Amino acid sequence: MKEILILGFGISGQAAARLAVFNGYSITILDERQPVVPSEYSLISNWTPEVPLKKYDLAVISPGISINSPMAEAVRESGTPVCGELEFAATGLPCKIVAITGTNGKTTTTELTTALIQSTGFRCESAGNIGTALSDVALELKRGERQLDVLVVETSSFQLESMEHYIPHFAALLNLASDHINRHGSMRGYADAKFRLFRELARSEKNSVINRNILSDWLEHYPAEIPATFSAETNADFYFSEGFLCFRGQKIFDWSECPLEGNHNVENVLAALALLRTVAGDDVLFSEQVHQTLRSFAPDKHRLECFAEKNGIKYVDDSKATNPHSVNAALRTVGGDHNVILILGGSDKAMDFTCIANDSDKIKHAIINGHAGARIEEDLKTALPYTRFETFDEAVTAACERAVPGDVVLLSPACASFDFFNGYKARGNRFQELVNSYLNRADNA
Ligand code: UMA
Ligand code: ADP
Repeated sequence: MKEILILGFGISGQAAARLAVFNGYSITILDERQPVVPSEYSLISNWTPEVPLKKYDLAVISPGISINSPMAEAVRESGTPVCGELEFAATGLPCKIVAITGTNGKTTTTELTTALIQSTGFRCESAGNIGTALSDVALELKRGERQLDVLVVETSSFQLESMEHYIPHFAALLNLASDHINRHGSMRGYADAKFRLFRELARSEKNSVINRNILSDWLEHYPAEIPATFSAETNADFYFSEGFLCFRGQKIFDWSECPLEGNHNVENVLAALALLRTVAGDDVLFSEQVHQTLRSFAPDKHRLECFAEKNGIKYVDDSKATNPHSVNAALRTVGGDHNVILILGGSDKAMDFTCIANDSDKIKHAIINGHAGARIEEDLKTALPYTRFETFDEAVTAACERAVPGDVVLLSPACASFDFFNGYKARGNRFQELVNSYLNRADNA
């Protein structure tokens, strides 16, 4: 029997193990957390980097584990070939794959692209970084439990880092800005991971979509056929003009009819339309079912969610903004003239926060908190008025106390949430809870 080693037994690793059983492998798990595993699996207990691993037929690495980690290094030293979970799952899939990556907008664009492709009659679902491991969908497809024409795969730099042979049929790169530098070592290392998506098939105009600005800034490093481009600001194949989303001189859709807000979302929608075209051709862009999908697309929670408005003050939860680039998008969407009380901070990913100062004309006061607080302060102290607190709860209360009519209290933290929370949803929920109880107390005072 072939033997497979699964590195990491979270969502991806568990799904990869199930798929590997179907593919006829015996399973061994290696995970620092020592999880409980099904009795038919082997678990390597108390492994340390000094303990050599035996050679397996294949090792599948979960995205949360770096290919430069001691664990991955030990696997390579054993002579075992290593493959990422996405690549393992994508091999031999009986449907087309659309891969979407970028620093921001992946989830929004993945959901919208899926809805648009569905609206044109294809059987289409989404998977990947968005939450459902690709291996789980692959298993259902291989067992014949479901049929799909297209899978839209939200793809992170963590997943791309380990890609060797995975080439999606269609691919999009939405944008590129400072994020996950602690994992990839430098901005160049992070960009290189993203560009791994654009190889061979995925590099031609028919199959790939890229933000025009990235093409100008980065693509000279990656000579290839020019992909289809999109931009909300400059000339591109898909662009924004006089309030309309357009494609090569033709109006597609009146933006005011779309529930999404902000230039960043214009770009997400243009990218989704460009991907739709790669899958279904030009004509569908102008069809009623596509327009209806754009009219009814609801943004997800914790992404510029205005959840309260009282006494002329707006309260906006953008907890999903986990890097500085998404904070710029937030400020440009909800900010006015120096009216934003901006709550910043969380766990550190060694990012460069200085770009937040590009929108200092929107910021009245920054409330900095959390583990990345000192680095944020260092990057922004000469550019913004700010106050620094240790805890999230203190920061939110201080922001509420400072706001006056006309202001926006914005949680757009520029950081991951793992200093105080187990994810961005828990952080957003806590923010809403603290604001609502502050407003209730004010009512009863
Ligand atoms: N583990 C180790 N050593 C490590 C790291 C992790 O042993 O150094 C073990 C942990 O003990 C745990 C398991 O690995 O048991 C977790 O594996 P994982 O971190 O790869 O996480 P999964 O649960 O498999 O979830 C992954 C993605 N997680 C990461 O990339 C960190 C999920 O993206 C994704 O939804 C899921 O696969 C399904 O495809 C989450 C994410 O935070 C949402 N992504 C990052 C982001 O969006 O910024 C990239
Ligand atoms: P991702 O899956 O890449 O994290 P989301 O769609 O979940 O992307 O959005 C994450 C955050 O980034 C939110 O705060 C959102 O407002 C912001 N955002 C979404 N799209 C863009 C974009 N194209 N450019 C900059 N920020 C964006």
